[in-house]
Amino acid sequence: MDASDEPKVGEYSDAEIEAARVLFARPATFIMGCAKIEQLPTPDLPEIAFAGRSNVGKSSLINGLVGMHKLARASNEPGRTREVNFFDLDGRMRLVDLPGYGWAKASKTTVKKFQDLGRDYLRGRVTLKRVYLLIDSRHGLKKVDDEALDALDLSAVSYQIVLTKADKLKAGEAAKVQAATLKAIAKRPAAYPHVAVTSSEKGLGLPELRAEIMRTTGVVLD
Ligand SMILES: Nc1nc2c(ncn2[C@@H]2O[C@H](COP(=O)(O)OP(=O)(O)OP(=O)(O)O)[C@@H](O)[C@H]2O)c(=O)[nH]1
Ligand SMILES: [Mg+2]
Repeated sequence: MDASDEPKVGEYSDAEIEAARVLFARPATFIMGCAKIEQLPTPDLPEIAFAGRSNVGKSSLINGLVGMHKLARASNEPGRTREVNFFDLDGRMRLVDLPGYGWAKASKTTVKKFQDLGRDYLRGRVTLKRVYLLIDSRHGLKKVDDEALDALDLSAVSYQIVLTKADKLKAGEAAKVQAATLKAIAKRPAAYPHVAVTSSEKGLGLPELRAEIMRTTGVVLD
């Protein structure tokens, strides 16, 4: 293989997009929600986790990726996901929905409990291939997001930023936020140097994100 055959960051061949479409159309099921770190499933499959502020669209993105409306519970009420929820995709990988951070209205002890759980999961999971850190494309990176990125850099977990709800932006604005976000994370050691732009509602960016997840996990079709 010469250098021109190497996969390029943020670019996917038609074959990769098609293979990812087929994989994500296969059965996806809810495995379990864990409220305690001792309850996590045996780490025997590659995992991809979705993190970010409450209400940013983590559960909706999982639903969008697998093409099911109600696999993960999404809602307009911040703090919907309070456990670490595991979903199986075709017995080949797991998608992990994390509780959101930055949710001001909950009691401090409640927030701390489920955020500690998310952090413990992120730190210690040997099968975790990448974290997708979701950012609302209308708001960009906030202070709480920077804190989350600091924590990920410290624990040396590979992560990629995904901008969500791009359907709410005017044409051309998404590219600007994408460029600004990429610049802001340029010096972060564990950040993957590509920012994905998505809309779970419109399906925007989902074929590419599926292909990226397939590359990252190393899952192949048989
Ligand atoms: N317009 C638009 N709305 C979206 C999109 N994705 C999610 N939403 C809405 O945003 C709200 C929050 O979505 P969730 O997927 O529940 O967010 P979450 O990050 O899982 O939230 P928590 O579980 O509370 O941390 C819901 O009302 C969704 O319908 C999108 O791509 N476009
Ligand atoms: Mg959720």
